[in-house]
Amino acid sequence: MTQERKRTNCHFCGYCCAFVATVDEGGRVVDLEPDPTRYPYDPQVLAGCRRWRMNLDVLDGADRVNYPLRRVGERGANQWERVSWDEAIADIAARLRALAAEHGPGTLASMIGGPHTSFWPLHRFMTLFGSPNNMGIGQICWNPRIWMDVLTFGWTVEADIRPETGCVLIWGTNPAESDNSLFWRSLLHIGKSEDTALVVIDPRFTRTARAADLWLAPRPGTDCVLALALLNVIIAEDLVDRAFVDAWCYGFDELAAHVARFTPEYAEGVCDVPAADIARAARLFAGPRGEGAYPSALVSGRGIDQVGRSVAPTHRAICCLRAVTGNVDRPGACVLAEGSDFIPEVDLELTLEHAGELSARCLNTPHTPLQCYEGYAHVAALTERLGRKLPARYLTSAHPDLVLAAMETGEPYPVRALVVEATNPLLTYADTHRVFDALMGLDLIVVLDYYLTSTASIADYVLPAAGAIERSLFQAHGGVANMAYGGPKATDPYYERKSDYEIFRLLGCALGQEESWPDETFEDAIARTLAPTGMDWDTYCLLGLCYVPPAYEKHLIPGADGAPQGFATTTGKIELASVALEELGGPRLPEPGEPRRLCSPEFVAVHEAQGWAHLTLTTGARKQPYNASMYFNNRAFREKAPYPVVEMSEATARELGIEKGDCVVVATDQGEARFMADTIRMRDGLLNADYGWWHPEWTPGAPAFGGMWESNINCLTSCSLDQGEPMIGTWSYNAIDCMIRKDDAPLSWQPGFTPEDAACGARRRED
Ligand SMILES: Nc1nc2c(c(=O)[nH]1)N[C@H]1C(S)=C(S)[C@@H](COP(=O)(O)OP(=O)(O)OC[C@H]3O[C@@H](n4cnc5c(=O)[nH]c(N)nc54)[C@H](O)[C@@H]3O)O[C@H]1N2
Ligand SMILES: Nc1nc2c(c(=O)[nH]1)N[C@H]1C(S)=C(S)[C@@H](COP(=O)(O)OP(=O)(O)OC[C@H]3O[C@@H](n4cnc5c(=O)[nH]c(N)nc54)[C@H](O)[C@@H]3O)O[C@H]1N2
Ligand code: SF4
Ligand SMILES: [Mo]
Repeated sequence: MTQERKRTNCHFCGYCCAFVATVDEGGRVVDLEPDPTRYPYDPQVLAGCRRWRMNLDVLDGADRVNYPLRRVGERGANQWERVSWDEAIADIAARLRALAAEHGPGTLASMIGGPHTSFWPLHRFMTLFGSPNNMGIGQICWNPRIWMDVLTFGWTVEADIRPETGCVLIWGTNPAESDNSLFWRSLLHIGKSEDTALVVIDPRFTRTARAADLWLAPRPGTDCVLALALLNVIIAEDLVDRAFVDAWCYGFDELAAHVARFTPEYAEGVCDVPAADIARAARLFAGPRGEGAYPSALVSGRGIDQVGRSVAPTHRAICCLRAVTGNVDRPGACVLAEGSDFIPEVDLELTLEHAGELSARCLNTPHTPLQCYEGYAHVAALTERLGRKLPARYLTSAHPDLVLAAMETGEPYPVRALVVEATNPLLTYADTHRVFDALMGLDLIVVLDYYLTSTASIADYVLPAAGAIERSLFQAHGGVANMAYGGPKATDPYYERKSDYEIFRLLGCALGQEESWPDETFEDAIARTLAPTGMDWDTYCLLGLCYVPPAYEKHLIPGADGAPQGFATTTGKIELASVALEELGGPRLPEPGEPRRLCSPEFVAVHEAQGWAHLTLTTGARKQPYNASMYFNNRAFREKAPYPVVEMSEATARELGIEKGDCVVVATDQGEARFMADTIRMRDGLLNADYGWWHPEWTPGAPAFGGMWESNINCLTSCSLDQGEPMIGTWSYNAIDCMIRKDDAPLSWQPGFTPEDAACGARRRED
């Protein structure tokens, strides 16, 4: 039998490692091995990766959805009929057309999740349909940093860790669990090196913290004060890069006056970090001036992206920290990325052509003046001065509080239909009870996924998405850098699955969008995207990479008038005081906000009287081998990590009368969830709960919906705008509060579970 060897990529995480697949005559993939000839390939990454070997099992897994399914029973009853693609697309299109005729095109909303697939086809479809109501992770993952970088520097910056880097500051990220990459390995190396100081800021003593020279464990949500205190020390001790600040920073005196009150002693009171440690971190990051001076790099993550009101000012303060120490667009510090030579996503999505219409229906206006079409246009006009096009999708994404309200109340107009692509919002969006009620009341839900997830189980249509190996990949990270990587599919989709691109093209064409979908296949669309770079599809497949590394110190490049082009901000300088933010109604300088409270005083009082304790909570700290709500269907993984865990320090456990292995209930006004207690080294008085926990082996539909009510931390969270960040609308998954008590009943899949405890599997909320 003849077999072919085909290039392809894994996509079980953002790395998209290069592989070679052996494909038999029938198009079945029979073997898969790493491809050392192509980007991205690294033997160490592969050696540390537990996931890639499951590719073949996933490709033909018994639990995959292989045909379009249409609901036949009550919503959520898990009764389906198999229908043809033609029938599914025609019916969905007809129902969408009718809903739009009745309520206007904004009646269709969408939800996406992490970067699991190319989302621009969904956005092109939504744009042409006329709806701006795209929910996603725009407010809580990565994008708050993108916004603040762009406002301060005119574009985004990436850490540039090199041998000359004197200090690496890791802030609210734990690549040991979230990344498993070369980056994590390089941090381990730096931790051991005498020449580079590693500082980690995290309330938990993570594996990353273990490698550090200095570990600061602030109260969650107080990082803005901490950053302002670092600035205070650097300015007070004159560790500022004067020449750089004088030439290239706007608003230094204002910033200096602003941070004067944030002394290390003041910050110690707020953050509960010793003042001496704050001063030491500041000195390490700034380094000496003159002889012995070195560049410093900084990497931040989810720990400070998901803290509600404080998120924008924290990132702004961090931008200022880089700037006053001269660590901007310099080797060993950070580098400003470039816009892409390939077609940027905003153009693929056709957003700008339709911005007026989308803006008029945008629910975010005026609630979040930055995160909306006007805010986007204001800032994009600045970046375009230096030819860089901001991605629009994440930076305009609709606030779930507002879209859910439009579903619930019909105001300002009824949202009655929803497309869910590559996300499992009943597990990963805030306030599961609210999301569930809102979705159950809709007229039409279409889910594109591999599996009958909890969310898919309440859909009208489940459309079978093709995964890695059976669809091509073009990973462009939102288009904020001149870099894309990936490669071809090794085989056509199994069964009747289709790529996300093809599904949106079919739907678009059924709704009169033919002219805007000239490329029949995703491969053609990628080739068109690459065309401006001069790279063709075959070369892309051969190399796996389309990349132009950015130069340093681009602000010095002469502009049209011969003078240095500067930064793409209102003043042409790095804005320590932000003019653009002020023009949009925001604060010029970073002003910390209060952490979010999810337990009302009444709720706390009633529960305390019943023996519950009131503590601070962070959620979702990344752990291998799971990813959000994914991979819980892998038996080997489940055996290795069988329980949803809530972590606390030993002292806190003692105080609560809880032992490692005990079952506990945690609750807020929104709802409750059950976990197994574990003790680790971390701040006292703090809990950290896993997220994403469900039971794919349970029945997907009612009443347990795949076991999603039992240990789902998002039953406790909330996206309500009132305590969100005012310019972007960021809500909180970290630095929140909850009530906790020990629970004598076992978790529902533990020995000793009895049918009387069956309430575990059903919905539980105190109304
Ligand atoms: N409490 C709490 N909530 C959080 C977080 C937290 O830390 N705490 N983190 C937040 C963050 S940062 C993120 S990014 C989100 C992540 O949230 P999600 O992205 O919703 O999380 P996943 O569980 O990974 O869901 C991905 C779904 O997409 C499907 N899928 C995978 N690949 C494809 C594909 O190519 N096509 C299609 N159609 N489907 C595919 C998978 O089967 C799975 O069901 O969660 C957020 N929610
Ligand atoms: N295994 C695995 N890997 C993943 C994912 C996954 O679900 N599983 N998800 C992917 C996604 S979508 C994302 S966005 C990335 C996220 O990747 P990271 O940004 O590295 O996220 P975490 O690993 O959760 O690390 C965040 C750290 O912040 C700390 N933290 C919590 N609250 C605060 C706070 O208030 N201040 C400070 N300073 N720290 C705080 C937590 O203790 C935690 O150690 O990971 C990606 N990789
Ligand atoms: S899971 Fe990630 S690191 Fe592992 S092989 Fe796949 S893409 Fe590479
Ligand atoms: Mo994320």
